[in-house]
Amino acid sequence: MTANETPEIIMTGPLMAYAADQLRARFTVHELWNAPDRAAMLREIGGRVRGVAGGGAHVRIDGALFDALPKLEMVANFGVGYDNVDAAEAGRRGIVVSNTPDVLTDEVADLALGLLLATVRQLPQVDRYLRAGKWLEKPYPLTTSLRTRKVGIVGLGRIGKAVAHRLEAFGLPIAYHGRSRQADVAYRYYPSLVEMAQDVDTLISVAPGGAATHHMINAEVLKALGPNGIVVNVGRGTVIDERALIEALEAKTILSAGLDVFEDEPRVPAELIAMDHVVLLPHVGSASVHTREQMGQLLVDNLVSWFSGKGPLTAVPETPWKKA
Ligand code: NAP
Ligand code: 8YV
Repeated sequence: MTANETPEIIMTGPLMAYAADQLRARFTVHELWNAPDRAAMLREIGGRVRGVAGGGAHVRIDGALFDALPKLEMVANFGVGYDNVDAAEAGRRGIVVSNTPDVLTDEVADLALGLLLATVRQLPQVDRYLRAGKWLEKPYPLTTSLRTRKVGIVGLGRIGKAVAHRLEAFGLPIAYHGRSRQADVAYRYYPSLVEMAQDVDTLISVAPGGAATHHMINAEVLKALGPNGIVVNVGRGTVIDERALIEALEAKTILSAGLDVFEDEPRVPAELIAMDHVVLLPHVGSASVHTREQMGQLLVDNLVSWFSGKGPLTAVPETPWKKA
């Protein structure tokens, strides 16, 4: 990249300064989400744009955007999950998509265990109890326990395995559901999610979003989980049928839920907010300075590598990269 060949890219949503400043130093950056008239911005600069730095739900990165960017070569997504990007369509058009795997795995797995413990032992509720001065009146009621639980992981990928590793240290039996059995793990595999839900009492979902997983955890699965059932979701909100979950929680046909992700973020259903027997987090799985900087760096490194002619570092499977 020489000064007079500086590639032009767009940012579809705000990125932390750590990453945005590096992008501005290396590329001509257009802030699409900040434009008063996005269509006008795309008409003006779209023909020159070769890269997209994407993230969050601000602008969906799909065929409509690709139409406006005829010279687009690469989309670098901020996040390992890329259900905000139509990667299959990108692949058809020869556009490479990268994501940010591995650098956030341990952080999200830590959060999943924290959320599980918070849900089982009611930690936010206990904290609220003390602050309200109720301990002066009587001790907090006894809670359910992690000790007797059997856990089923939905989506035993990078993060799912890191969650399982932590659960092993907690001494809990582990099963998993995914599209296929994994040869390198000893946990029990269930091809049927309903059958796994029947045999466990705790579901932890770390599955990606998108059409293939939409509402996988539905009323039938929740019924199978039963009245002692706890659902933890750190994957994507769309994996759970949120209406069915609310109904199950209201009817107490499951015990509780710990949710870091929701179907229509940042909007969370009023019914969930009103419930005292759930723990709700605003999608903070990877949200530490340390890990977000690592994600930002990987996004920057992907774009720099691409525009230096070295290909992407972490291309998604829909757009595999083979050097010509
Ligand atoms: P990964 O390594 O690709 O793992 C995803 C797992 O999901 C795979 O084991 C896959 O197993 C399973 N899966 C995929 N499609 C499925 C389907 N249709 N039915 C059942 N299982 C399916 O990804 P990762 O790095 O672990 O990340 C997982 C997800 O976590 C991301 O996609 C993202 O949505 C979410 N995430 C959330 C946060 C947060 O802040 N809460 C942070 C990071 C990531 P099979 O191939 O065997 O089906
Ligand atoms: C981010 C995530 O919060 O990596 C993912 O898939 O969900 C989180 O790490 C998100 O991508 C930021 O928009």
